[in-house]
Amino acid sequence: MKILILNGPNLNLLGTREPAVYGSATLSDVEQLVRDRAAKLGAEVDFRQSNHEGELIDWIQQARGNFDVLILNAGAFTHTSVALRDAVAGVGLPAIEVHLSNVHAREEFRHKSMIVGVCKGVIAGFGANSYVLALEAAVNISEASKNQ
Ligand code: CA2
Repeated sequence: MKILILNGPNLNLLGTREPAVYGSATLSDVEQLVRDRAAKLGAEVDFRQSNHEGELIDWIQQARGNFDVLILNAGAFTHTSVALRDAVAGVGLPAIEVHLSNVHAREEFRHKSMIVGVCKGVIAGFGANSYVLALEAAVNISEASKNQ
């Protein structure tokens, strides 16, 4: 089972600023946490970050046939990008939206996601553990689809 985890703009800065909002773990720490859990679940993980919308779209398009599930923290693009939504809708893979922070407890502009409507679901507010929860959901989705 292969899971693609994509991280959007500014998430490379994780752990360096705003620890009250995003926690003190770096993106590498998050990746390690996910890899440890993935090893126990027998899942293969590809973990990437880009500050560029087009690069994220390219990676989503290329995921078809190469991955079973997509996990996406599109960062601020979550709230703005019709293009990312179209890419997720078009790739034909189950997708899970993930956020470190509880976007619904923050500014109003973060309450709206362009992407969640084309995802299986969303996990938000559990810090780095949001990614582990999303990974577990991804493994469940993938196993359920194989048993059909
Ligand atoms: O909570 C999340 O995971 C977000 O996707 C993070 C985005 C934000 O725009 C979304 O509304 C919610 C921001 C990522 C930027 O992360 C930084 C981390 C440290 C320092 C600066 C930015």
